[in-house]
Amino acid sequence: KSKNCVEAKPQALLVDSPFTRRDGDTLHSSYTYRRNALARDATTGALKVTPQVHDFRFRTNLKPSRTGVMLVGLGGNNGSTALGAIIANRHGMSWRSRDGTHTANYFGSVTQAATVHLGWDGSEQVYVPFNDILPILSPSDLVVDGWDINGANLYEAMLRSKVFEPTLIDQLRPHMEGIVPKPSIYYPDFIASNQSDRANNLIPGSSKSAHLTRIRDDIREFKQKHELDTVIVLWTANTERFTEVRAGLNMTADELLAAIERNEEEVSPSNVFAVASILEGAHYINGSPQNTLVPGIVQLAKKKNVFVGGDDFKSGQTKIKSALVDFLVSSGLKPESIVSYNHLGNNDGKNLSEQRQFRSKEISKASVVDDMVAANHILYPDGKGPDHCIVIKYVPFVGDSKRAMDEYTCSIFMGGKQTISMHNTCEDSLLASPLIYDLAILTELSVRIQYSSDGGMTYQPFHEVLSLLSIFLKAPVVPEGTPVGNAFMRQFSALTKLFTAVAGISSDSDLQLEFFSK
Ligand code: NAI
Ligand code: DG6
Repeated sequence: KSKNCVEAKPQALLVDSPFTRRDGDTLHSSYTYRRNALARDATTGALKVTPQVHDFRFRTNLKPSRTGVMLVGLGGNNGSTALGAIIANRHGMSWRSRDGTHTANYFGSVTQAATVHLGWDGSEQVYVPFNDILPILSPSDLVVDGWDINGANLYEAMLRSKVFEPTLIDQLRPHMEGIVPKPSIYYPDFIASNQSDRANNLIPGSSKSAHLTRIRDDIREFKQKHELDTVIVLWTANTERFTEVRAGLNMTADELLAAIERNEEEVSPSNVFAVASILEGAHYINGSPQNTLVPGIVQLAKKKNVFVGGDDFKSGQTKIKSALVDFLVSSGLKPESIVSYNHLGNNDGKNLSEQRQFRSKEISKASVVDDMVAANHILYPDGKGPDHCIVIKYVPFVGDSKRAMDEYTCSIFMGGKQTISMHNTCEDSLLASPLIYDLAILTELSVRIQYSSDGGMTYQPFHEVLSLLSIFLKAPVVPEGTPVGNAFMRQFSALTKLFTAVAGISSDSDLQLEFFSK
């Protein structure tokens, strides 16, 4: 076994198909993609639907690569929780709380804990674990490191975050105490002023190009030290305010590189991290709402053939919204107002208590129903969606245990109204950390897949803007001109259909035609 390959688990699915061929570590599959070509008749307005068939081929390296994840914000609640849970899982830790004994798991991770329906075997419905479809990494395989503007070690960070039970923290202590985040960059204008007392672990100097060099060195050293094939840099640091997007600053890769060189004020820390990452061939994912992925960064990613993904983990209130509104609209009910209030007491809540950082979050949370409104012109004939109000309050006492209260009011049959109220309490970081793993694991898988739309003559990787990550993100960044999808189950279906197609397995159409004659 090459030392840069992760030990693959025994193959769980044996695909017996004329559409797949295995050649060493490479799986070749072909897929018939059926879609409708659509056009409106200019005079009558009638919709002309022409079903079409396209031949796609996939070529997949079946050996997961040795992969490292560098978290920007490692010492935060998400960072310390994500790493602590990996260590707890690797060691099979169990711990007691007043509710009983708990064992480490990866619940909340689609790649580790979701199943995919493959069909009916004659006596029962068959669901297989998502991670049986194609060989993928486990979070436990990921090598994790990162940066933080605060120099607390990871044991202190876990204590500060108040996410894990003390009985688990005690077990993790020897594994976490020796880990100190790498010094980072702090430009006070981008995160809330109330964060200034955290900034005690900084790369010296104020030159943005020197910062870029240092972050690049960190990524290179990390890659070499751990003999990694794939590195993913993921922003889980504080929410920044939006940066300006304008010609001369960041519309092209060259503009952005020049702006860093001349120490332009408007270049944010997350811009510097994204550029450093891309220049080092590391994929970059934005787990926060700010507009890091400006056109210049996307262009740079294109030039360097690395993936970028974002924005903002879709972990709780917004995730439910992206399932519930789809359900309501698909039922023919018309959401007229959505009021989403939440309060939380962690450092994220503190940072969001300032207006410009709140605004970044408000924008990403607000966009999540757009595709569902656009999907139904019977309910929304003029395209105007429901009143949508988002409130976030900082209440230190509740810590990471976020409380989200939502009220959905719909117009229903014959002038009636239906009001649904919801109260959701959960540790925010326990919802977000599994998404960090999934984002990294599916980015790594995407590195190993190429597709052909010309019958196998030429193959290419997925687009640099990795839109298949959308299910994990509140405001998915997609390639220019591509529709954005937010509805949760459609996103799940898109993801699982893609990977079953790559594996050479027929996608579940949910038709169940085989039962028609019974
Ligand atoms: P946190 O405030 O506990 O952690 C952020 C960490 O980033 C802090 O330790 C801070 O010192 C560090 N930091 C700030 N600027 C930095 C920089 N320039 N370089 C390196 N480190 C820096 O926040 P938490 O709860 O971990 O959330 C992290 C981010 O994820 C926030 O932006 C939040 O909005 C976003 N997010 C969180 C979700 C959740 O469910 N927990 C869901 C969606 C997004
Ligand atoms: C307050 O809403 C804090 C935020 O960082 C959220 O906790 C986070 O964005 C998760 O959002 P949601 O809407 O998916 O629960």
